[in-house]
Amino acid sequence: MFKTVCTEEHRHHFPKGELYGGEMVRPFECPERWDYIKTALINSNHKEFLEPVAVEHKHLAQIHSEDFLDFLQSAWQEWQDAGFSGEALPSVFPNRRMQQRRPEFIDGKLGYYAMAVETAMTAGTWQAALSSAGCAVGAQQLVSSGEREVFALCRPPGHHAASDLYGGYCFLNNAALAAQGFLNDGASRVAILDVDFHHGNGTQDIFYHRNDVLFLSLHGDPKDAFPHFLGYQDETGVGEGEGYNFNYPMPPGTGFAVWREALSAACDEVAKFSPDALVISLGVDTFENDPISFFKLKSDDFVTCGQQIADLGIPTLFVMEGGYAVEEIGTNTVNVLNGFGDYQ
Ligand code: Q9C
Ligand code: ZN
Repeated sequence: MFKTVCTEEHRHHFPKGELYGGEMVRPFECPERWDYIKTALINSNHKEFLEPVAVEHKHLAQIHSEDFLDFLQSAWQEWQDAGFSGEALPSVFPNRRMQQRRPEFIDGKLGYYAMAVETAMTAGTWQAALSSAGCAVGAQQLVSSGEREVFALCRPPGHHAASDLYGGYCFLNNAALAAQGFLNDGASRVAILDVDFHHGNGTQDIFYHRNDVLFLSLHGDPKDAFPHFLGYQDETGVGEGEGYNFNYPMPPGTGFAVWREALSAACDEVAKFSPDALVISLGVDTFENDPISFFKLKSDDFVTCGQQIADLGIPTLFVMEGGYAVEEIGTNTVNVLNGFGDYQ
């Protein structure tokens, strides 16, 4: 049975709007995602649920900049103080040939820290993001104490958040905080394998210069898919981190046969690295019916995916990322866990 770390606090983050296709729509990243996953866990007999831990500020500051953490905590208050009545969205950006200087006014700050505009902040966003990080770190601590496998049912997700960037539904990088937690608790090397449909730009960026955390990502080719400006195959790391970053971009329509080859190649690199712990950034937006993605995985394929990860034989933390086919998200997520644990 999988232990799951999760909390009702995720409900504090539920913006009414997402900017999509030139319209404000109901956000794809919504609280029911969590409900469907929790129900599927119970129905599949994974019934042990644990509360998150409080992540220490110094741990957050190992991954995120102090000014970014200050910004996330005060953004909603500053947005209200400015007299705006809608949800907090950025509208102007430090683009090419402009100053990369942090402005004072909240409109400027939002653009300074945003990597995309779909993600609104509301009154409870910071509380939810912090509790989501606490799920990942709490689950990491269980694995560090000897559990073979734990699931962090994080919401909001984290892999698009960099040290000082939010967006793509992400605020704090849950997987990165967990990887750093493993190192803090005595691991020498940690691998993060990101199987979400989207490139884990935030996680890549955080560890790009480091050789103690191997990062690998399978995703829609950035020339066709969000986040569009990172995730190419030739991004291999820099300095000490050279050779510790692997991207596997794939084209529209990619099905399980091709995706699985990339997973095998990534798993070979993980095995070569021989980490003390493995973090899976688990998005199931690779599913054929996902409304915003273009891979064609079927529900049964997720079982095989879990089995292939289990074959590595490394203590593993699964951290929830994306997946927007809400009614199937529970089945698809639990299929990965069941494949991993041979709990079918
Ligand atoms: N046309 C995660 O899965 N919008 N974030 C994409 C597609 C942003 C996804 C628009 C998607 C963010 C954690
Ligand atoms: Zn995604």
